Amino acid sequence: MTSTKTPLGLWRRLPLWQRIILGLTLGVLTGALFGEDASIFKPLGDIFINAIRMLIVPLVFTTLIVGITAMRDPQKMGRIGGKTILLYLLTTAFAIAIGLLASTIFQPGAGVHVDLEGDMVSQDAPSLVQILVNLVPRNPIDALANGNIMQIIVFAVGIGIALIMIGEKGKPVMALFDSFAEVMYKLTEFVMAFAPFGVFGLMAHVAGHYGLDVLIPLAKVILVAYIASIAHVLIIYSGLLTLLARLNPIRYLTGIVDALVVAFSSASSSGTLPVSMRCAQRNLGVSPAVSGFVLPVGATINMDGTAIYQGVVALFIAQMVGVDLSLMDYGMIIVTGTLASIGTAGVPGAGLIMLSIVLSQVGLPLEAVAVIGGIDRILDMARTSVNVAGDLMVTVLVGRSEGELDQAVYDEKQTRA
Ligand code: DAS
Repeated sequence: MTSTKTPLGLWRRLPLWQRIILGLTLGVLTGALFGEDASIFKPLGDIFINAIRMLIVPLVFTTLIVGITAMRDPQKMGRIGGKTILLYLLTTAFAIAIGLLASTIFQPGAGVHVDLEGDMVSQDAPSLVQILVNLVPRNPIDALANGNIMQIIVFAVGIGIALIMIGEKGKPVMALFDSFAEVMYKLTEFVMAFAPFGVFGLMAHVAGHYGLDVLIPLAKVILVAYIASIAHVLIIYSGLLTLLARLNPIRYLTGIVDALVVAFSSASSSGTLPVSMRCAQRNLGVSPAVSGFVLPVGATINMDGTAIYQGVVALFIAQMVGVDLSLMDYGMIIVTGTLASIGTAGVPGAGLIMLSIVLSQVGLPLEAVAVIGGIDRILDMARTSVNVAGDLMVTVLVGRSEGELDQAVYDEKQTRA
């Protein structure tokens, strides 16, 4: 038994979320002290990102099938799907409004003069029909091999419902997926033990790469984006949990710390998915059935942080180039920003690519995207954290409304190692 007096003993006694926060803090300090040299630790972060991405497909696929067959009621699945989509759209609309409001109040672009050069090509917004058609996998093995999460969800939901319908004959397959899901939970635990070191490596590289000389000229837009993001989580998410479900928001916030730190350091909400699922089930008490469906859908289409970012940055650019936006322009930003956030992939930098949709819709120069590009990783860390926090908040609300939330687990203080 390791004595608690030794560093290893002390380390082992720390709850995982405290070890991860320690890794993040030491990473930032190392980057600030050693600058670009701190990138020597980046491989630790790359290994960690690869390891959590390795988990995504088998974890989502098995958890979803097990979850649906455990529910035994296809109608309930339909209800959960409807509530999930509705809540995701509602929170995204709030998010972009908060982004616009923050930039209107704080005027981050006023007085900023940057010469725009280069020619940016606008992205095309994915049409709703295109999104729906692409949901059905032509080749499910291809969807699994390429990690096409929405197609994997459709395939897994189909298998789950078919297994319920065939009854006795489906039992061997259900048993196989049951034990496979347990294997994936244990594998997630192994990978999470490495999280503090992976987060350290990621943050040492980011803190070392983004020196103050890069950040100061655009410090105001960074500040506004972070203020809007924090406000969205503390006001909208905490408010919805309190008003709609009478749940203590503090338990939600402390229960999602692991996922928030991994999202912040990796800037990838799909990469954070295994951690989000572990937080939802172990810390917040949401059943695998609900978390196994709501989280993968959220990691794909629910990007509240990205919606906030589109609102903040679009106004920042309008102020920077001296363009007065009309009420119609604000409306266009809300619509295209919501669509752009739904179409944003859960990988680093995806939101910057989708920003060109919003800018082109209101006639702002696409070259301005290059101005933001230099600090985008700093903005991406915040927006990805909000994306993940939003997915987890809706998972708790849907779980609670369907009687799939274990209140005792939700109310328990986070002390697990
Ligand atoms: N980094 C993306 C994510 O993982 C968000 C974005 O780029 O807007 O959610």
